[in-house]
This record gives sequence, structure tokens and C-alpha cells, in this order.
Amino acid sequence: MTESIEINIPIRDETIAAISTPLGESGIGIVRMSGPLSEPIARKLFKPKKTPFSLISHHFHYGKIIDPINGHPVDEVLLVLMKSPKTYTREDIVEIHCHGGYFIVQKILELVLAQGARMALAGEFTKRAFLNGRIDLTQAEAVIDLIKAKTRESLEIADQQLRGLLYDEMASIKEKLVEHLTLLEAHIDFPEEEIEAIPLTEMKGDLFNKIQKLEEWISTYEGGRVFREGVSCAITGKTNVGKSSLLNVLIKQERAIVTPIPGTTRDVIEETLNIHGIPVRLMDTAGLRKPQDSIEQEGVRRAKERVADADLVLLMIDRSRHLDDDDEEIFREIETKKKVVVLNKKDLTPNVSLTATRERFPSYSIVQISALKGEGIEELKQAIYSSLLQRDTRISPEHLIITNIRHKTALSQMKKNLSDALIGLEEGMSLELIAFEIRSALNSVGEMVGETTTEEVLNRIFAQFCIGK
Ligand SMILES: Nc1nc2c(ncn2[C@@H]2O[C@H](COP(=O)(O)OP(=O)(O)O)[C@@H](O)[C@H]2O)c(=O)[nH]1
Ligand SMILES: [Mg+2]
Repeated sequence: MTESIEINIPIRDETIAAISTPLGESGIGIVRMSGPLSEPIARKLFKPKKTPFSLISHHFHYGKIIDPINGHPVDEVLLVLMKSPKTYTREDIVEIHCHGGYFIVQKILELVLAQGARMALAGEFTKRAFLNGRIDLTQAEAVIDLIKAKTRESLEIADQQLRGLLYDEMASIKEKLVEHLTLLEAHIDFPEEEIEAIPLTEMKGDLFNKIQKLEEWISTYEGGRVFREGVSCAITGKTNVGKSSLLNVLIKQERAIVTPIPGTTRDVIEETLNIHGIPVRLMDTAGLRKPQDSIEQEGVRRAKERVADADLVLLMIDRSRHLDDDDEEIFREIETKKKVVVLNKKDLTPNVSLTATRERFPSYSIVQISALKGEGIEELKQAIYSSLLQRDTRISPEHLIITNIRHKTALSQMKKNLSDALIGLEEGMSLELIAFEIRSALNSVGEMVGETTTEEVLNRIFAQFCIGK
């Protein structure tokens, strides 16, 4: 078993502050503080409208922020103090809701920092919520996913994790494993004593059930990852087959320039699309042909790069024209890529048959569309969805979905340890060995929920946050 470092919870006596809203002109901007100085700083800078005044916790107060150096008002604000422990971080929190705008929020943050708070690091508010025991690590991670969610489905998955579905499952696994371990250790330590025999059948049954459950959760990862991270999808094909027209019809906007002139698209155009809940980064690229000038040459280079990196390729063929060497070269280039074959211009007389295309691409979906008339687009979306998800990912509030590689790795490790423990029990191996495997599985649970996670891993997780969260 690898020794993991216990986190010693330090006394977080520093008060942190940050702008919690995006910078820019907006209706309101929020400066947030967390820590023991929050309230004294608020009292120092805030001049209430109403007198006499009492700063009540979890209430909004209307007034002004005053620069203490010259007594000048900076802005009209709403200020809210939230006294520990019923707060996001479990520490005292103050939020100053001022007018949005580059200067005002920055000025208020400066005043707060001058009073002894320090700039918060990315994700530091959430890190404190975790370190102070309000949420576990999987819930902290869900906060990032929630903020980054681009579709209703990805939001729902983040939300189930934030509500603690994964954590609760881990807690219940832990409880049972600790029970098993206690029994095993009693037998190891006092083999001669009169202690209750290990209920082997029950223990084996329980391990078997847990292994099955773990297997089931691990199998949701493929789909879970797709919903959480989204996928990249490049449209490719030779010039003038209708790639830019397809991008436009998919995003329902005249985004890419469409002309009958081959070689119109030079740069890569990227748009995010929601395909049945999957965030798809769709890329329109330059048509692949022998470039006619240096700009097109660069376009073709970028196109090839994107196609090579894409999770999925939409291979477009102009059905009204006979296939030529350019098409064949592209086919070779994306031979090994996951793809959907799109036969475009079905409004025109065909010169490429569906049967011939099926023979050429036997294991891929083929969809016939007219990008010009907007026909066949729903079928295409369905084909994209099905090629991204091998099995249907059922998204419901109760059905646990794994989206994070860190979780998948820990669950796989747990599954391996429990399988080895089960085999050990079946084959009558020494109890020490079985106890060792169960202890290792418990260690993975600890890593998952953040009880034994190393500082390095924690830092990597919280670095993904934005400042002010
Ligand atoms: N008849 C017909 N013309 C199309 C269709 N899709 C695109 N086109 C035309 O084909 C030409 C090239 O289209 P474009 O989207 O620029 O192709 P790209 O070079 O692959 O990006 C334009 O004149 C489009 O109007 C279609 O489904 N049917
Ligand atoms: Mg184009």
C-alpha cells in the first residue's frame, strides 16, 4: 500500500478576497471576502444609508463604500455579511455587490486588500469549503463542472455529484469495508481466542455485490466524460462539397462564408453545438486539395491538424459529383478516425451511390443530407450522437454517472483490490492478505473523497477553478 499524506488542516487565519464576477461592463459586480477579517473590513469601508445601523448576518444592507484615506464615496452598494458556519466556506463571508465595470470592482478590491485581506488563489473559496469539511473532494470537483457545464445534461450530472451522490456511495462502501476489516483483524490478532467466526458467505456476497456495482459505475465513464468534457468534431472533405454550408445549418447561423468558389474557407471556424446534450465543438476546415496559394496552404495545414486531433470526423462527400483522387486521398488520411460519412447535395442527381459508399465504409454510419435545403440534419445529429456513445447513457438524478478520470482510476483500483480479496477468500488464502486488499480499497475511497489525497493532487484540482470561486 502506498503511504498517503494526511492533510493537517491548518488554521486558516488569513482573510482572502477576490472579484467573483467576470470583469467587464455589467449590471453588478461582486467582491467577496472569506476569513476572520471580513467583518472588520466591511465595517471599516461600509457607510450604511440607514442609521442607527446594525450589521445583521445573512441580510442585505444598502449604503456606500468609502475610501478611508480621503473619505470619498466609491460606489453605492449592497453589502451582505454571512457569519460562520452557515456559509460557503464555513468562515465569515462578506460580499459587496457594486456596479459592474472594470474600475469600480477593482477599486473596491484594492480597498479591501489594503485593509489586510490577501488576493484569493483560483478556487480558494471552494478549497476552504473542502478543508473546513463542508463538502468532500468529489463535491468540490462538481462545483467546477457546474460552472463549466454547457448543456442541461452536463449540468444535471454535475448537480448529482454536487448533491453528494458519489460521496454517499463511497461513504457506504467505506462503512462496510471497515466492518469487514475489523472482523478480519480480530481474527489475525487473536487467532486462539474465542471470537465469533467470520461469516464468510456473507462477506463474499458483499464483496461480489460491490465489485458488480463498481463495474457498473466504471462503465458509465465513457458516456460521462463525453457529457462533461464535450467532444471535438471536424468537418472534412474536398473543396466545395458543402462543409461550410453544413456548419451554418447545424448552428442555424450564417457563420462561415459559403461560395461556389473552391478554397473559400481558409481558417478553422469553430462553434459549440448541443447535440442531444453533448457539447460538440464543431470545426469547419479548409477543403483538402492541392493548395493554390500560401494562405490556402496554411489553411490546409491547420485543417489536417484539427482533423487529426478531432474525436470525431464528419467526412463530407458531394453526392452529385463522381469521386476523384482528392476524395480518395482524404479517405486514406482519415482511415483510422472515428467518423460519420455525410453524402451531401441529395437534392441533386446522384453520381455516388449509397450502396457503393456502404461498401467503402462498412462499419460507419452514412447519412444523406442536403445542407442547402436543411434536409437530413436530424438523422445526422442522431448518427453523431450514436457514434459518440456506444451505449445509451441514461441521465437521471439517481443513476450515478462517472465523468472524471480521477474517479474512474480510483474505482478501478478499488475493484481490483476487492476482486483480489474475493479470490483470496474463495481460495482460502491468509487473512493478512485479504485484510491488505481491503485496506488498499479503503485507501482508494479516501483518495476519492479527499481524506487521504496528497496536497499535489489537491492543488491540481483547485487550479482548474477561476479566481473568486
Ligand atoms: N445543390 C446543393 N448545393 C449545395 C449544398 N450544400 C452546399 N451547396 C453549394 O455548394 C457550394 C460550396 O459550398 P460550401 O459550403 O462553401 O462548401 P465547402 O467548400 O465544402 O465549405 C456552394 O455554392 C453551396 O451553396 C446542397 O446540399 N445542395
Ligand atoms: Mg468552406
